[in-house]
Amino acid sequence: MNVKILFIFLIGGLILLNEQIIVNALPASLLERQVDYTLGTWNIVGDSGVSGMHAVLIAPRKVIFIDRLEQNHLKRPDGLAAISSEYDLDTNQARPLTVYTNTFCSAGSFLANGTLIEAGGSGGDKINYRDGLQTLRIYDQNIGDWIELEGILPSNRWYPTMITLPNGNIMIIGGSTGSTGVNKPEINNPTFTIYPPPNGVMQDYNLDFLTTTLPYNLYPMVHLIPNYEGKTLIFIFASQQGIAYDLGTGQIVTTYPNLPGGFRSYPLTGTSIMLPLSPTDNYNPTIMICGGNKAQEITSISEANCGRLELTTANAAWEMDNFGGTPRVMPDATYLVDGSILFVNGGGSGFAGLHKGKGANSLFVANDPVLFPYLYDPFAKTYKALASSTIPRMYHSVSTLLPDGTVLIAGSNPSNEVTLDIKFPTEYRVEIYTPPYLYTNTPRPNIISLQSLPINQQRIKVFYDQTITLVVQIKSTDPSLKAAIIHHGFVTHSTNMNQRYVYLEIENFFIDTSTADQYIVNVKLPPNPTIIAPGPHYIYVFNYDSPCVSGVDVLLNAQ
Ligand SMILES: *[C@@H]1O[C@H](CO)[C@@H](O)[C@H](O)[C@H]1NC(C)=O
Ligand SMILES: [Cu+2]
Repeated sequence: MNVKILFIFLIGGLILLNEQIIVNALPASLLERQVDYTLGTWNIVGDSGVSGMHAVLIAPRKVIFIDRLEQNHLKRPDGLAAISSEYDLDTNQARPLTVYTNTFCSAGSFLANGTLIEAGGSGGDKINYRDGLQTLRIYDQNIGDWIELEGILPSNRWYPTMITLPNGNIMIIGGSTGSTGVNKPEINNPTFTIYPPPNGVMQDYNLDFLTTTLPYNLYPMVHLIPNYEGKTLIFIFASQQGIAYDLGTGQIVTTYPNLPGGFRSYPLTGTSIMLPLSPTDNYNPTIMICGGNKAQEITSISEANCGRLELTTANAAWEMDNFGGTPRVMPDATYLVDGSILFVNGGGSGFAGLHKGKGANSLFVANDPVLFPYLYDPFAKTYKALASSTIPRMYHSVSTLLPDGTVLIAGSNPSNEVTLDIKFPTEYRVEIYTPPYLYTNTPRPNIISLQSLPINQQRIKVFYDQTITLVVQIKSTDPSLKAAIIHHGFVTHSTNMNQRYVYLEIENFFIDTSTADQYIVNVKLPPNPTIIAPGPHYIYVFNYDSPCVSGVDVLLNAQ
């Protein structure tokens, strides 16, 4: 980039800063380097205290990290190493949380009342920390800490997936009964359980699909399928196979064609994402599954392909692409506010797992970190390579959208104990990736209120099929507004549980004659809980592709 263009970017940046629009002041180091803002920027902002194996947005400016039992440097008041922390996005400080059971490779999901539930894990150390395999953890928002219910799960679950059902209960699916490099029949857990239990007693139910998909079926990919019949239809995918499962009848209603290419589940880890759903085509669901590997071999090049499949179209076939042209195992897929998708993290070869041996002789089972994300446009089906990070994010990395439109990236820990002086160390650095859409000159909307309530003071209750009124400030006489509701999900191991994006119909919007640069925007919420499950979500407005200053923290529920 020549100096003149750089100058224009600087001026653009200053104008944005004047309007208090950009989230972070541009650091001097970025201004000195000739940064191409059309590719976005990376900033290392803080230390997660515990390694970011699992991450979940718990409030507009707070993320909870969950690691596993290891000697993290963040200590709790009792002097023990923390294995979970609450990260404040304003101060960039991590606060230790209290977890006494091992959360190694567990899962999470929100109840309809907005409470975060976490479950499963691995064995304790028989001294200070206890077994987490049958533990269910509740994050108590009032005390700001975890409550652990040990022995609640009827069976051991390591590497399960959790989703919130349309009725607000949580389904905990699959996993194995102990940690392993790859699943096997002796430790497979081909069942699911429901919390809170419908008949008062926690119980496991068979799911034979998790037997037929051995050995690559840990952290199964699970997504709700929208429908208008009030059915609880669930897309479940593992290895190369996918089904639609009717939870009401316990029957498989559709067996989809196998996804061409390699395997997609741990340790040949790929990722899955439901493409943004829209009222304009009655929420026609398309799943996209990307990356993975063909063989559990260190030298095996990762898969450079994705498949897209329309789940409710009769005889639908997988539509394949080249994943932007870059092989990637352990990718993360994260929605941006404008409905585009960021594919980030992972490696160009190998598979998920801990390294073998110690120190300089460590043999890493995944290599060739892919340092740049792709921006995927689900409509145009195009990939754009973005700016690179400097930090490899290999096994046990995470990515999550933040309400200000940026993306938090953390984790990477392919060691079985905290190890810093090694090729891929236990990583504590938290990065914020600021996508190109925050560096345009397109005016950024600022949502002031929802149903006359100021936003993000407390979670605002909204209902299915409701029309809500937003007051939006924007310095534009001709805005092109769109709206969406996003569930940011609980992310671990390239699996973002419940992540969901639904466009909202804008019924109308008009100038607020009482205040300059202000609009009244009436937005219709989705008609039923199969389209997006009840729970805590964020409502966004964007102008062209320029996201609002912050999404609105809402609790969507039945009336
Ligand atoms: C939500 O429900 C769970 C389980 O019934 C309960 O433990 C939790 O306290 C509830 N949360 C709120 C905010 O009511
Ligand atoms: Cu793991």
